[in-house]
Amino acid sequence: MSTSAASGTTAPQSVREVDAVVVGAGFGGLYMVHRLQEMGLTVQAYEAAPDVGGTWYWNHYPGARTDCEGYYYCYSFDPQMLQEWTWKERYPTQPEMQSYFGYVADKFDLRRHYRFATRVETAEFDEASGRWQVRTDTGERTSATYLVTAVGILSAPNLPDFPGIESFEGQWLHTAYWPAEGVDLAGKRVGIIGTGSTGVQAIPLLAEQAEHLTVFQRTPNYVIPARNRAVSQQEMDEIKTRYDEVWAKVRRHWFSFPFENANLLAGSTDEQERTRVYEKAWEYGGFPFLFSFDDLLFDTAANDSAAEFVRDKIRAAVTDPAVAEKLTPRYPFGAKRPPSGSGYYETFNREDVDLIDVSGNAIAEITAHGVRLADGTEHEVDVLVFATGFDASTGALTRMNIVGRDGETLAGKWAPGPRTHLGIGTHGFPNMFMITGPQSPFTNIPPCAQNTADWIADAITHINATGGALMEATEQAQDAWTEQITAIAEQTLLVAGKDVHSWFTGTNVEGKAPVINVFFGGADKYMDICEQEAADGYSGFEIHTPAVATR
Ligand code: NA7
Repeated sequence: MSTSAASGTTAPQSVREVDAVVVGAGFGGLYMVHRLQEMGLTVQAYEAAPDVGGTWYWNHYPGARTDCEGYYYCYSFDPQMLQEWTWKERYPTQPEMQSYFGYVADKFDLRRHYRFATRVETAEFDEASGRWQVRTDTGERTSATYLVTAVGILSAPNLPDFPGIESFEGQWLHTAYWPAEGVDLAGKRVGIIGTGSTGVQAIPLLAEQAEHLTVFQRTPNYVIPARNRAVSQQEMDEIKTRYDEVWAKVRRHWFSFPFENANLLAGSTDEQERTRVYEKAWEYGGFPFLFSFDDLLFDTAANDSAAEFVRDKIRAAVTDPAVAEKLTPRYPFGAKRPPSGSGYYETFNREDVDLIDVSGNAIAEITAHGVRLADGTEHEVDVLVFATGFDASTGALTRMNIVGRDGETLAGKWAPGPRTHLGIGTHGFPNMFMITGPQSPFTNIPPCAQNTADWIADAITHINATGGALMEATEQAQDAWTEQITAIAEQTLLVAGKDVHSWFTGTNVEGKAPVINVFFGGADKYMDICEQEAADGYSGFEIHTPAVATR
C-alpha cells in the first residue's frame, strides 16, 4: 500500500516517494523495517554505518561486548530464529553481535530496504503535503508519510571540549569510532579518559596490549564481575526449550530481564543473610546483583548495604589502599548505570597501570605529548583514548536536523529538555515515531525496541483504518508524561545526587539541560501503559483527517 498516491503530491522526479523512512539499522530499525515490509508498505531505510548492527557496528574497542546475556539480548519475534541461533559466549562480543545482525538481515531480506553509509542530514515536515521530506548526505531525497527514528540511546559520541586536542602529536580515538582492524598498541604509552561501562571493559585489555596505561578517572564506578564464559551446546539446547518462559518473564520485569523479583527486602533482612545473598549474586555475576533485593534502588539504607558490600570487594581486590580508595564510589549504588567487568579492579594492581584521579584536579588541556591537569602536572602518552560516553537519549535525534510544523526544530524544542508522549511521539512533529526515544525506559534494549516497533506498526494500521492522515502527540499528553517520568525518577535512587554526572539526567554532557531522560517506572508498566494507550484509541495523540492535514 502506498499512501503517497492518496496525498496527491506531485514531487520532482528526483524525490522518491515512500510510505515510511526508517533511520537506523540496529535492533529497533531492523525490526521496524521488517514489520513495515510485512504490512506491504514501501520503506526507505538509512544507516550511517556501512552495514547493519547499529551501536554494535561501531563499538569495536578492545573488550566490547554486551553486559546482558545473549539469550535474552536478542529478538523474540520469530520462534524459528530463536531455535536456529546459538550464542557462543554468555556476554556476546561485538563480532558475535555483528554476526547476529547479519543473520537477521539475511533471514528477512532486510538489507534491500537500506542505503548504508548514508546519513540523514535533514528531515523536514512539509505542511502542505503532510509528508516528511528527507535529505541525506549523499544528496538523496525521499518523501514519506511516516518518519521512524531508531537511532539508539547511546549512539552520539560525547567528546568533551578539552582545549589543545588539535595539538596532540600522538593518535587519539573515541571508543565508539575504534577502527575495525584494531589499533597496534604494543610498545605504546596509552592514556584513557573515562571509567564508565566502556572504560571498564576496555581498561583490562588496553593494559595487556600497551606498554603502559594511564587511566584518568573523574568518578569511580560500582563494577560487578561479569563472569563471562563460553555457553555450552547443552546449556543452549536447554535454553531453547524454555524460550516462552524466558520472554514471559522479560515482559513482567522492571528492566526486561528474565529474572523473578527477589521478593525480599534488604531493609528487613539481617546482615548475615544479606551478605550471603550478595555473595551469591556476586559469584553469579552481572545484572542479577542489582536485583538481589527489591528495595536497593528505592531505600537509602538498603542501597547503602549493597554499596558497602561492593566497596569491601574493591578494598579486597586492590592491593594498594590508596588506589582502592580512589576506586571506591561514594554515591548511591545504581545512580550511574553499574558496569560489568572482567578483572577490572585487579588491573590496577599492575605495575604498568597508573590511576589518576581527576575529580578534584580536572583535565585542563591536551598538550602535544599528553594530558595536563589543573595543577600543572602532565602525563605523557602516545595514544589517547576517549571513553567519554555519549550525548545519550536525545543526542542522535537533535544532531539530525529534524524540523516539524511551523519550522520548529527538534533541537530547539528540546533545548530545555525533551518532552514526548511515551517517548514515542512529540507535539509538533506529526507522523514521527521514535523507537527507544527519550523518556522511554532504559532496559534490556531488544525486547523494548521490538515492543515499540510493534506499537508503531499498530498505530500506523490504526491511522490508515480510521482514514486519518497524521498522528501527533498532544501538548497536554507530552506535558503530563514529562511530569510523570520526573516524579517517578525522583522516587528512586537512580537519579539521587544531582551532582553525579549521569546520562540518565544529561549531566554527563556539559551544557546539556539537566532533566530526567528515562522512564524509570519499569519496562513492564511502560508496556502496559502503551497497550492501554492503543486500546483507548491513542488518547494522547491527535489524529488529523486528510482535510486538516493538508490545511
Ligand atoms: P559513560 O558511562 O557516560 O562514561 C563516560 C566516562 O567518561 C565517565 O567515566 C565520565 O566521568 C568520563 N568523562 C566524561 N567527560 C569527562 C571529562 N570532561 N573529564 C574526565 N572524565 C570525563 O559512557 P560509557 O561509554 O562508558 O557507557 C555508556 C553506556 O553504554 C552505559 O551506560 C551502558 O549502557 C553502555 P564522570 O562519570 O562523568 O565523572
